[in-house]
Amino acid sequence: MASIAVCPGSFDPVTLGHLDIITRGAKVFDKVIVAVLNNRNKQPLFTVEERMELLRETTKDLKNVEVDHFNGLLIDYVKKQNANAIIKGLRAVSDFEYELQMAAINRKLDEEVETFFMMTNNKYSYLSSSIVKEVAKYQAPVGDLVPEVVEEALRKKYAFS
Ligand code: COD
Repeated sequence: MASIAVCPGSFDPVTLGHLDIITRGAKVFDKVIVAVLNNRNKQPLFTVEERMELLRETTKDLKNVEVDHFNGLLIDYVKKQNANAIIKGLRAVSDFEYELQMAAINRKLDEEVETFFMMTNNKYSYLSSSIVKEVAKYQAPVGDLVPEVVEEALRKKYAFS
């Protein structure tokens, strides 16, 4: 049986920290589906389509990675994709508490799906989409934090050059 993992997130926008997790995950699983949550309660900077496009562009060299989106419960999406694993990244102890709760509820909803945690690359342990947006909003450089296409997209959103 092929091992299929879903790597879920908001990816608003994708950062080098996300890409590190996706790239490492793609070496372990036969297929990785990067799934963008379409959360109508949140006010994202990028639309779901924009976030997916940036993910597609930045993962195009990873042949076993697909990009998709989902609504509702993650576990329902995982089952629909016939996936057997969820990949999550951990940066700090603060991530751990929340992720432990998520893994527990997902296991309760479906015991067959396993959650795999990957430790952040030290280089990116401080990195999040929120930090990137905060820095970009004030027009400071984000070239070390995100891929070039994302930097360009942020520049357009915040209208600076
Ligand atoms: N290094 C390593 N990992 C990182 C880094 C970094 N620098 N930055 C982010 N990550 C990891 C995160 O830990 C996460 O695993 C993933 O990358 C995505 O991060 P974000 O911030 O884009 O996405 P989140 O955390 O907002 O995504 C949350 C989910 C969409 C996964 C979650 O809300 C969800 O599953 N929602 C669906 C509803 C559901 O099923 N809820 C659970 C049952 S109630």
